[in-house]
Amino acid sequence: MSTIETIYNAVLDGNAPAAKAGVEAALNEGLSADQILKDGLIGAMAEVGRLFEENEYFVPEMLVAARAMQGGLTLLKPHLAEAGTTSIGKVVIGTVKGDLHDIGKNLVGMMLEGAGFEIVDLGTDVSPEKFVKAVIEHQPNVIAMSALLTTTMPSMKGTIAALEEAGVRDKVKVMIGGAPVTDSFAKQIGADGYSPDASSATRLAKSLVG
Ligand code: B1M
Repeated sequence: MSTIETIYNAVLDGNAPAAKAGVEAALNEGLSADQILKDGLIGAMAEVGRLFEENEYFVPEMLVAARAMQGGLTLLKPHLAEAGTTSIGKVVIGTVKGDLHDIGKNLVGMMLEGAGFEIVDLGTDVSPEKFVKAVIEHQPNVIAMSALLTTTMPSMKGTIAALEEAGVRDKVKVMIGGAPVTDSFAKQIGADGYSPDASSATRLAKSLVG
């Protein structure tokens, strides 16, 4: 079995120590962080989602798989992007209200940090009011919202409306992403940009700060 398969199976089994050991072994073998991430960790989570849809996995299995993935991701963090020396902008990031999925959001945050952005991570289940408060307090260049549920996507629109109501919409760029989010949804709700994955999120954030 290849090291990538070991990582993939460890995430599927929700075995965090094995996932971490697999990532360590893969890095020692000289495999790229990108390959470990895409083929090992993200590949396994896509399969977890499929098994959930097929009623073969349930929430507890998704949860332990997520923990195993997070464990592996932490070890990959320093390898995902070269750390910038000076801040190129500040990003307030969070998963929107009602949504507890944070792996994609964490990955986007790590890549942005690696690209030189200062990150203020508000966590998950972030209400529009909390985003507005953070914009006033931290004065970021960008707010980055993540949603993994079709039912929580409307909160992105709610946050933009709350920014307008507080009179700070023109002070900050808004970017959005997450599996059910699309470019046309971004346009529809008046966001400044959408990106489908963590590496394009970095490019988008850079273009938004000019
Ligand atoms: Co949930 N879950 N989940 N889940 N879960 C999904 C999302 C689902 C698609 C599974 C399925 O049915 N196939 C489904 C959503 C259906 C829908 O709405 N269309 C679902 C469901 C239904 C639920 C519950 C409702 C289940 C229940 O309770 N009955 C529940 C909701 C809880 C809540 O949030 N209120 C729930 C709970 C959970 C767990 C807590 C158990 C766990 C999350 C743990 C955690 O995050 N700490 C979990 C997991 C793990 C998943 C799956 C299996 C994996 C998600 C993941 O981490 N992927 C997921 C199935 C799937 O996605 N195939 C599923 C890996 C991650 C790297 O990818 O997050 O897509 P992703 O991020 C990508 C891009 O989307 C993008 O970049 C990332 C890297 O490339 N991206 C951005 C993300 N945010 C971005 C922001 C940006 C730019 C790009 O700019 C700001």
